[in-house]
Amino acid sequence: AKNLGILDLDQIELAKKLLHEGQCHLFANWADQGVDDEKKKCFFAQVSRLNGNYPGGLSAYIQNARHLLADSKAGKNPFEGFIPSVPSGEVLTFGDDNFVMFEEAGVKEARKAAFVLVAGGLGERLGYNRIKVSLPSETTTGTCFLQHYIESVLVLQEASCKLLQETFHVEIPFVIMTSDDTHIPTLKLLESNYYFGMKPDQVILIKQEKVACLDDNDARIALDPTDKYMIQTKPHGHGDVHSLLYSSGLLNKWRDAGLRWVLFYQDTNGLLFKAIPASLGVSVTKGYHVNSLAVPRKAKEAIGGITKLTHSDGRTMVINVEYNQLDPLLRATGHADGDANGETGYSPFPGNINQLILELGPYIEELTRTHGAISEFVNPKYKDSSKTSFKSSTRLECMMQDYPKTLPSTARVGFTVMDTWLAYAPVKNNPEDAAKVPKGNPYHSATSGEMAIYRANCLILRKLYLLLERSEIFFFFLAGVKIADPATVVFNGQEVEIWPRITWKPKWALTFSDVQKKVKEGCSFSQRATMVLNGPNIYLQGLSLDGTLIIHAVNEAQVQVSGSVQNKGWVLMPADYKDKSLPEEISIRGFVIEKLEQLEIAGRENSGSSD
Ligand code: UGB
Repeated sequence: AKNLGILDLDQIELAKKLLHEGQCHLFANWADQGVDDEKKKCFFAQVSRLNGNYPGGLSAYIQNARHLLADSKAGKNPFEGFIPSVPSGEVLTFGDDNFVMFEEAGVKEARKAAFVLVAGGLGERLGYNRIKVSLPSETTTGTCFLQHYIESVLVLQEASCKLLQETFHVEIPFVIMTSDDTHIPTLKLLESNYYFGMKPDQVILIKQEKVACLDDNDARIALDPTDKYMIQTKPHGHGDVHSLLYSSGLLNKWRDAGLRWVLFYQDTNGLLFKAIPASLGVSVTKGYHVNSLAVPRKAKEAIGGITKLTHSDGRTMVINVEYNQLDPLLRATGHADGDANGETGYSPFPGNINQLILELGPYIEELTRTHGAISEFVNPKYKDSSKTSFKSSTRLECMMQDYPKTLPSTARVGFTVMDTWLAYAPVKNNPEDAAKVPKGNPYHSATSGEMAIYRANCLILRKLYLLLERSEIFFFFLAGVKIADPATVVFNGQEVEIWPRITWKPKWALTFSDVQKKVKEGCSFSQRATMVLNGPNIYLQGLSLDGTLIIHAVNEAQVQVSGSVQNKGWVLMPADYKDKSLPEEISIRGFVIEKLEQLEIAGRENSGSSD
């Protein structure tokens, strides 16, 4: 009370609320009036922010926390009364007629979409010191994740208008959710790279705030151990994206501008855009309000499982069950083996890759009802089985994929399963942890993320080969593309396949049809091949590559490539992640590309073709 003189009326009200909610300890060690007054003002400024950023304010946060902590202590099953089963969804096979049809439908519809990247996570598991979106997705071109995402959206934007022969210009909104940990570096990365070719006002940054940490089961707010005038805070999770979009007013603006879809995705999946056109096509064709992208999942893999939950009272929902909850849920409902692989070698529950496509109209309706609040959870690390004290402070969290939990059962919630090689290769784990991943499960490291891009591109080209082989059986030896088999190598303790390092910019190809139009028969790539395709009008026919070939064909320049190219090429030399002399983005993948020799072709506009 003796400190009240330094507070304004709102702050006095807030102080009273905190005291009412059993938070007296926050003030227990405060200095006398007149001492540390500036620090005390800062404390209340922080309290005001925490109060304003949570639907219902700090009182609601503390009360919700008490309920969830009590449930956690009692070991209450969050799925009480629900029986899990394997849902049915759309399963796509890359390259078949159905896939191509969905891709075309998706590209057409892309001009009515907004893209939302959640990039507020620090990536503690990855242990990379910079923001994750600044990490190269592959080191052949050094393109970072953010650049790849932006370039892909720009190409979709152009392709969508072209396909509909519309001449007006559309700008697909590109939103990035940042946090205090990532906001400034994300902005700097954009600014120092001229927004990677996107108009600056097309990129919208929304920043999530952290929430207060809690010291015990009574939800007593934790103070920073080094500063008694500061509350300890931690991220609330990617679920914040819904309330932020709602409060930003963006959703209504998009609806008024005629948009129909919002696509959400994560920060480090270099394959993502290979799956987006077809999955958007599924949303359009099937009329899904919610479409989650999924891949076959290995049991115990650290990705959630898409599950149908049926309650004894008749309620049903198709929802992601997080990886740490799936096993106990299955065991509690009569599946003695819990989260186990089936006969196919995979879990019967498709793996959630946290890429969601929501239809804007129903999304706005739902958020108007909930104000974007997403069901929360708490995950305290208890000191012992009495569950009375924590090893370290905890906080409430929420996940963006829990959005369907509050939807009525009439909502059309579906999912689309694609091959992992095509759709999912995130970079989440540091080399040490990746090396400990059980054999057969994915590493999800910088090493595996890069190798997955080469593999996907090679498998896409091989698919051309298979198609031609089938349809032009008499030209078997001339047809399609021959890609050498991969070599198996160990980098940073992880056994990976190295395929020929074939990369292309989104403007060369985003869909399978794009690739089909630009690669003709008779091409072959040796295991030592590296190829970079940078430009929309590069055509390959009868190319035989054993070495490195870099082709730039900017704007309208056309390049036709054929014949044999052989040189010393670029070689992958092993590197150790503990080697501090190497840049971190290199050492975490366990190899350096040594550029010995290459052929570079730079096409000029109106220069015709070059062989
Ligand atoms: N993120 C934020 O923007 N804000 C936050 O507060 C936290 C994260 P993680 P996670 O695909 O493998 C998810 O940490 O949460 C961003 C799914 O829940 O990489 O452990 C962050 O920047 C899980 O079901 O993943 O697990 C990143 O872009 C499964 O799909 C994204 O949120 C798993 O991802 C994900 O954060 C997976």
